[in-house]
Amino acid sequence: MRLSRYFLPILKENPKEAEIVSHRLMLRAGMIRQQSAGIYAWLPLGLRVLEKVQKIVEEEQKRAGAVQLLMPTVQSADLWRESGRYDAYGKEMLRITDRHEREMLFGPTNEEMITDIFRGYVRSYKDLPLNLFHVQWKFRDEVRPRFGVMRGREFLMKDAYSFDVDQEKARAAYNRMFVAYLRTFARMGLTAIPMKADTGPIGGDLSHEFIVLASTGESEVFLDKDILSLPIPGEDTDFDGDLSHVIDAWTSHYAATDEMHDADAFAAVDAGKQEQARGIEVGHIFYFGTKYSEAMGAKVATGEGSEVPVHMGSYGIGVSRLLGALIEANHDDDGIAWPMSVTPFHVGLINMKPGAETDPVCDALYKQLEEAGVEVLYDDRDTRAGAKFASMDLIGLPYQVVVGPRGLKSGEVELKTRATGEKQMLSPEAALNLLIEAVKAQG
Ligand code: P5A
Repeated sequence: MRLSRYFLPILKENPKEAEIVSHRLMLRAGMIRQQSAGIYAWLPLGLRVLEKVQKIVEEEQKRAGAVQLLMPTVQSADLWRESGRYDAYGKEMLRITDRHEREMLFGPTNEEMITDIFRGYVRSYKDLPLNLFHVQWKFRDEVRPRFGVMRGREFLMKDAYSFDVDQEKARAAYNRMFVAYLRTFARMGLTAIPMKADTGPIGGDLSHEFIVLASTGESEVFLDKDILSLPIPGEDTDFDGDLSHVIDAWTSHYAATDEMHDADAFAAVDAGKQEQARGIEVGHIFYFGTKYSEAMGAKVATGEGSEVPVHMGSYGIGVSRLLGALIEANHDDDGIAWPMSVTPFHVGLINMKPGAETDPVCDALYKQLEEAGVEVLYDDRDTRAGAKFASMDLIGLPYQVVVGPRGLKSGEVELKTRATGEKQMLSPEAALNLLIEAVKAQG
């Protein structure tokens, strides 16, 4: 993409409303624009990251056996009356009336709708296990939307729903999502720790939140530091097999949010390994058994000929919130430093002197990189070098290639690694190969 033809509205000033670094950097880097409190337009650069995060989430859901569909954002109030949550949900629900005076709502979550879909088609235990997921916008009329995409009113969520014939099988479904979540966040370069959690308005008695440690996080958490060095399950994980050993390994170390904190159990952790910290909830999984299936009549025939309400769980990931968490974990004083897996472009190519001898080298590099599948943001604008460097550092692409007349005299371009600041002078061919390898290594 040529920057001269792109839409990258960078802000020079620090926006006053932004209290935390990720919010400030998303606004400054031209990723989002607030349209109402807690409601954002996704500008081109922000959308690219959102889509990459979404893709990783989808791939890992599918790897774990979940099947993707897409449900609407607007739902009927009647469905929610069936579960009893229409009144219980309170002011967080955005209620809408259509032209026929029918009561509708903008979905804050989809347990009712998915249960309705399930009961419309599935009759037998033979069709189970089943896990259906989608990635869709949600609306929650939060009292205090804040920190940009971290606590929005409109936000993008991945929500999956599992259906099983009994509690034991439902537990296995829960374990599959648990492992999928460990993999999902690790692929983004994030350490997300599963912690015992409260179930709130979703209900049920088994629940974990996945928390990324960050000083700006809204949750207070307590953990045994040993949990930070546990291995992440590999790509070859057998999701048809028994995964309980993985869950046992993670849950045998103390880790809980303040709502579930047990001071005595925490005190039993080695003093040197106790950590009290803050964190961002990027995912939350629930097993709630027959809470919705019983209320809504979602039943299946068992092998023995009887009919039972299906056992369910639901599994959420804050897709848009993850961008905030990713920036909290990957930035410095100059701006963002994206990990390769989610970066909006792999490389920023800076032409120091458009209209001069740097043009053919830049044009050739741009073309060759793009052809090799390397995503390039090519700064071909005729502006001050200092401003170009500052913008590139701000938007945080992992690599920068600087092509200037001085370097070209000795046939070299500069390659800078954003995260470390390391710079090297290389031939354009060497830079090209290095970048192609770096993208390949990412997969
Ligand atoms: C699980 C999936 C649920 O809604 N029903 C379907 C269950 N869980 S949850 O914990 O309430 O939300 C899931 C994840 O969504 C993110 N999230 C938010 N992100 C941005 N702004 C918000 N206001 C917001 N509320 C929830 C979180 O990452 C949460 O873990």
